[in-house]
Amino acid sequence: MDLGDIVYQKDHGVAKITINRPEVYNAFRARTVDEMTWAFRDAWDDNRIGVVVLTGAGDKAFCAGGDQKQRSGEGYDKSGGLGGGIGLEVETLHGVIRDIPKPVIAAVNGYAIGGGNVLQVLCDLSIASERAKFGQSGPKVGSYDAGFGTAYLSRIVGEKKAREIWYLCDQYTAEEAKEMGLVNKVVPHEQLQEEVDRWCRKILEKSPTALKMLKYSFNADSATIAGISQIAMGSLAMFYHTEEALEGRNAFVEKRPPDFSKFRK
Ligand code: S0N
Repeated sequence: MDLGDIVYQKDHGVAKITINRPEVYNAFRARTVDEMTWAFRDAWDDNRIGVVVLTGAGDKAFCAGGDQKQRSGEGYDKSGGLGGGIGLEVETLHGVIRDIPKPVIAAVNGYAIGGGNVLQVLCDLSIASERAKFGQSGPKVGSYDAGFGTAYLSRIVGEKKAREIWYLCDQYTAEEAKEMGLVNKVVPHEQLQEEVDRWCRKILEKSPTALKMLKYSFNADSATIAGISQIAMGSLAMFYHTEEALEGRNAFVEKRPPDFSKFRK
């Protein structure tokens, strides 16, 4: 595949996927999602690879979610395909992160916001730079990811905290994220890569079959969430056509606060 939105590297058993759109804080568009999915499948298929690392280019952001500048009343920028209504095949991407029979580590180097936070939530393990910031912003920009983004998040941080994260759209520091169980470890920014390498080496020493079966068993317990995701993405496709959803998207692009007051009915 011709890669433009990500950098994909393989080295000593580790596949590293770097979202490479730093000018938009590594927000993803349809092409970015397709390239990430392709890379995860390649790593899945390559017997030399035992662990996958997902990170973002630059030192500002891991990923700021869906690219709002590529979003319209028709959804994101891909028509047709498995993305169906919303124009982004995020469900497919979420599926490969969960299903690849190898541990996936998120190296959270900066903002993990919206769909970007959902990506790090879905990774098996997350190591964060002390500069990282976490949060959901869907209700601010007229959007939501109400499958793994809500139900699975609740399993990780608890129902009350998950509701707070989505309803308030606040941002949380790396230390706060660690406290609520959203990430495994926080390290000084310059030590992020070194720490991730250390965790990769430890994983690579372990039995791949044992790791695979453990991952499948963890997944089995939350497998029904995929159904919630399908319903949520289906409804999101319809929601994106509304004035209310567009108010959120337009406010972000126009750099003004959204006014949702007239939609409270
Ligand atoms: C990350 C934030 C907090 C950083 O703020 P800061 O430091 O003030 O920088 P900015 O000036 O705002 O940003 C720097 C440049 O990057 C651009 N940019 C940032 N994020 C995006 C983005 N998501 N799309 C497009 N461009 C982005 C800025 O525009 C700016 O560029 P210039 O200077 O040229 O204008 C802050 O940037 C922020 O809040 N970003 C938006 C985050 C966001 O709302 N993401 C989408 C969130 N959506 C959801 O939570 C809902 C649903 C969901 O998860 C989902 C489900 C399915 C499919 C897609 C999504 C999805 O994520 O949308």
